[in-house]
Amino acid sequence: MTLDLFGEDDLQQPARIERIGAQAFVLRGFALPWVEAFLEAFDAILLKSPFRQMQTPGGFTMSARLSSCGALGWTSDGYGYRYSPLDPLNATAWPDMPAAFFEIADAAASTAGFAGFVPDAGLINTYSPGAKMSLHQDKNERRYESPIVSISLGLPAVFQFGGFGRSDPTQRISLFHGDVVVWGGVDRLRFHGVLPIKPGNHPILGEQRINITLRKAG
Ligand code: MD3
Ligand code: FE
Repeated sequence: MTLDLFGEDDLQQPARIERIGAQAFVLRGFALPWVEAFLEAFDAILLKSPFRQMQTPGGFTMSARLSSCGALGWTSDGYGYRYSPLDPLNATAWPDMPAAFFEIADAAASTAGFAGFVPDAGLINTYSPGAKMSLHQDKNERRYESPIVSISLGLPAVFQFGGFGRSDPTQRISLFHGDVVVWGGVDRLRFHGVLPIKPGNHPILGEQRINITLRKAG
């Protein structure tokens, strides 16, 4: 017999789906087919709405830098956290949500059991080595029915997945380039955060981690 080393089946990786909660999943490598499309989309988005550091209502500066696309973008200042239809840097609409974001949102949400997810807010965070995100809940969205889809690119991160109270125990989960996390339903309001990013140089993204979160905020 001859071994068909490069037959189509041999090019496929098995799906690597990890369940981290009743309705929360890590889809390992799920975003890899979209990475080139994302990089092109970032160029257009960041030209109109560049990364910026947000001030918290408590007077702190967030270490990750943020931009947004879609009908609503997330902003923060001395008055509070909110979604806004306008970018406060230029008082115009946020850049359009790229087609690749809608595609992966639908594909990843369906895989995790949430059919028909159409996001209206795409948040893009960039973390330099040392940057982190403290434990928090995502609760500025109008309703909590829709899931959130999160895409990790570039340097790895240790993600903290907690409970429903700030001091509940947390699981630590490493997230790598191309991983997608989807969470909704009973897990929608879990506390979560990102530990300080370790120094490193990713072959495509360089000295940074980028996280895209796709949400239905309005
Ligand atoms: C929440 N970003 O932008 S997303 C944020 O990786 C944010 O940059 C983080 O938190 C980041 O608001 C984390 C990944 C994530 C994964 C699972 C969760 C968030 C979750 C489960 C429950 C709640
Ligand atoms: Fe969050």
